[in-house]
Amino acid sequence: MATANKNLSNYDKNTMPNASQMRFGIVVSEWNEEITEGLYNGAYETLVDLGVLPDNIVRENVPGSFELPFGAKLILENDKVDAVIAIGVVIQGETKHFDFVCHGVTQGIVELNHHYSAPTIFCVLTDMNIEQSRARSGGEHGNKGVEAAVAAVKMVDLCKRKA
Ligand code: DLZ
Repeated sequence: MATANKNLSNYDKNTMPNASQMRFGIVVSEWNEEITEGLYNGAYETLVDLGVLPDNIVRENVPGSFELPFGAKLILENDKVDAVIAIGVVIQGETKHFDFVCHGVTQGIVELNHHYSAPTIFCVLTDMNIEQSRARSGGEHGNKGVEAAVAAVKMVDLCKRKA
């Protein structure tokens, strides 16, 4: 069980792969920092809870979600990680910016996953308002950062079993 929001984002630690030899990158968007820091804390604490050494977690910030794929690419190419978690939040505004940023980050992460043998995990909230984002970054709907960390460990385990 994660130390962050443990009552809401459930995973069965006993059925999880041993992550003590795994190495992760986390790329964090600075846009809507209140939300992305909550997601980061959930992801980081979950990785550590699953046995990842703090020294084996590399964090880099990027200005906004649109830059997440490029930030992830830099980590994949320079930091010898087994997976990257991309953390951001895009909140619906009055213009079409929301659609373009959502499309750009989603398609960018799809392309990374086609190109690199280490997976990039999608931890980008796409919400109508800040309340929905708060609810999913440590609030009443749990913490999607926890879920992203669980997905990352499972995907690295799959990669290692198929290597
Ligand atoms: C410009 C912009 C807007 C309007 N909204 C968001 C958002 O809700 N979430 C987010 O992560 N980033 C937003 N950005 C910034 C873009 O992601 C990007 O950083 C800039 O367009 C510069 O490329």
